[in-house]
Amino acid sequence: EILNRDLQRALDRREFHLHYQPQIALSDGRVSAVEALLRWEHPQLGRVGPDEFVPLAERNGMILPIGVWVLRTALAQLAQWRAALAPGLRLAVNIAPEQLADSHFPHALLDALQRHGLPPDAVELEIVERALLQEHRNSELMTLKAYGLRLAIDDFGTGYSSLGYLKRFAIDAIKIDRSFVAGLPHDTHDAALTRSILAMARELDITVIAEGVETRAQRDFLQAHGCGFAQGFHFCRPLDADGLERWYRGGA
Ligand code: G
Ligand code: G
Ligand code: MN
Ligand code: NA
Repeated sequence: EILNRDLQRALDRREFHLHYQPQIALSDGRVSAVEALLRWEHPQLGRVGPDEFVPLAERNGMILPIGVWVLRTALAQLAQWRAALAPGLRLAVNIAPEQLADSHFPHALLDALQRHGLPPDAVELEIVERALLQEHRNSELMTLKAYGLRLAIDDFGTGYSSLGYLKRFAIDAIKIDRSFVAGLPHDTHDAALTRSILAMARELDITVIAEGVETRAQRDFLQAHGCGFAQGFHFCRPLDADGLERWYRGGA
């Protein structure tokens, strides 16, 4: 069982790590961005996945300092990669709803961008739908959007969809949830949903990233229906920074 206390100590004891998973442009196969994914190496339990500890960290408030650590670490890594590996590379980073309610969050983010000389549009904030439906979180998001940060809706279609927010926040990208990608190309329901999302996004000039792409057939379906970007085991698993760099040099 994971204890609040363990989570509080984990930051000080440097038990958190980031993995990175590339997002691929389907038109030419180039790496457009990497998504930072949090990992915890627990001293007794071994590797604990974010699905297990992020909800706890959201309840006990630890998600705020952990989120700042994620931003600082990932932006430092991005700056290094843009200098040495891929000048136009972007970073996608998961932001919990609680972070958006924190008035210090925009400052911490803009500060980290400035420290590394990164332009705001080098970073795409991945937020889930429920984070957009709570009024008190809106002003921080509007502030960041005004500075030029990109906003993506994560797990699109699985939350409390309210298409009004696509316009209200001038959303840049939506990520088709991997539960819809899983049934492609044969499941008629998943195929219809995916085509509909792609058609809507095209009309609204919103970028689409498909997640959880595991097969060539899924990739071909997505490409044939105009999906711009994809992410998943078919291209690359989440890797630590060294692994991602080796993969990039070898495969890009
Ligand atoms: O990659 P993985 O299966 O471990 O991710 C599981 C879930 O944890 C995903 O929904 C992802 O959005 C979330 N997650 C991963 N990294 C972070 C992070 O740094 N912050 C937050 N808030 N959530 C994260
Ligand atoms: O919710 P979010 O999109 O942030 O979740 C990312 C999660 O998806 C991570 O846990 C990551 O490890 C996982 N993931 C990445 N690629 C694939 C894939 O191709 N298949 C499956 N099943 N999971 C994937
Ligand atoms: Mn995500
Ligand atoms: Na997702």
